[in-house]
Amino acid sequence: MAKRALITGITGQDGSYLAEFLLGQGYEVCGMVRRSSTVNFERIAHIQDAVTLVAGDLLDEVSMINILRESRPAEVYNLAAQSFVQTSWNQPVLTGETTALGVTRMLDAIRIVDPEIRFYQASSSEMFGKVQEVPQQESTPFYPRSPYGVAKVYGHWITVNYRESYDLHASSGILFNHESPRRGLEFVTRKVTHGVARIAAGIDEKLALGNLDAQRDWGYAADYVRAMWLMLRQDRPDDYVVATGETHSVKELVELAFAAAGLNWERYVVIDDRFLRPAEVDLLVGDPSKAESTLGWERDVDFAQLVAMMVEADMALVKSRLG
Ligand code: NAP
Ligand code: G4F
Repeated sequence: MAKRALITGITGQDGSYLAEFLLGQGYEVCGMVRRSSTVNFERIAHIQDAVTLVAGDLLDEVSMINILRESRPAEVYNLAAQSFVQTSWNQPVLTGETTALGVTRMLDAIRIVDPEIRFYQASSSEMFGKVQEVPQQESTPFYPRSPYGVAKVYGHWITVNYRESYDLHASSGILFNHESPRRGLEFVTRKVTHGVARIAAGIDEKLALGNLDAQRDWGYAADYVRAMWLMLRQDRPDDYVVATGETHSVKELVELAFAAAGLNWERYVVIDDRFLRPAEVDLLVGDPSKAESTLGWERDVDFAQLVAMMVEADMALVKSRLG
């Protein structure tokens, strides 16, 4: 019989890649989607007939208990969250309810319905925030710099706590930034590659950005979802850093993306204070050696390939909308 997995956040970037990957592994895939007045299944439109969508919300524990009772998954991947750092200063309580307490609600639902379920928690390099060592690894102390980062620290530790308190197979993937042509338009990589495509098409004249000096360890989302699955293949649950081990500044991203379209970024980029953050995470670079040695995980796509892929996809998208 096919193994069944439940993905929360299936309509998001990672959820869509994970669903594709698990279908390829022969899984039956259930995706939890929250009610909205308009359908937003764009990222999973191509696999919608192959997955089962079930209604629920991380804010509502009963909905998750019912989903687990009805779907009986062997694995739960908790990818749903309020995931945009900037928004977390404007909506700190909602971010806490979803990104922090939502994890407890799901863990509790698992404990109540079927403690044999294997659980993956989408933790984040934002937990390292004001970094205490370089590169960051599993043992690096956390120092979050945003309500989002604080919420993720809670989600991480409640996962560890339920593992230790109730012997759940609950693992936490501390994933560094990962991007793709399906990345939300508000995140800097996609904002830049989509902006480049609009400028190249003559639609926009300028691209307004915030801090160009911030450095991130950027990888490809489709590579990173494999690591999530590998974590649940291990006999023992654990925490793993998933990263490329390289860091690049926003300025490097901008230079590369504009150059890919044959443009000089300095003619188009303007700095707008609205995109600066009350507290910044200046430098992230992860050490993925534990994931590589224990899980046998490795990435296929590097930073330059990622930026080229995203610019190409956005050029095609913008062109198709014009035509
Ligand atoms: P994303 O594209 O923003 O997707 C977030 C998903 O969460 C969407 O499907 C969204 O549904 C869902 N969601 C939000 N609030 C919900 C709620 N109350 N109940 C149920 N679903 C809800 O995020 P992503 O980039 O795929 O990231 C996936 C996870 O990994 C997130 O937890 C994120 O914080 C974490 N993470 C991401 C990165 C990264 O670089 N991408 C790095 C580390 C960790 P709607 O479509 O209805 O909005
Ligand atoms: O693309 P970002 O918004 O991603 P950020 O804040 O690093 O968070 C992402 O990665 C985390 C993993 O570390 C995830 F947990 C989280 O869910 C999310 O996926 O910003 C990246 C950097 C920041 O330093 C920001 O200040 O880019 C800088 N930046 C400069 N100008 C900008 C802009 N960011 C955005 N979004 N928009 C700008 O105009």
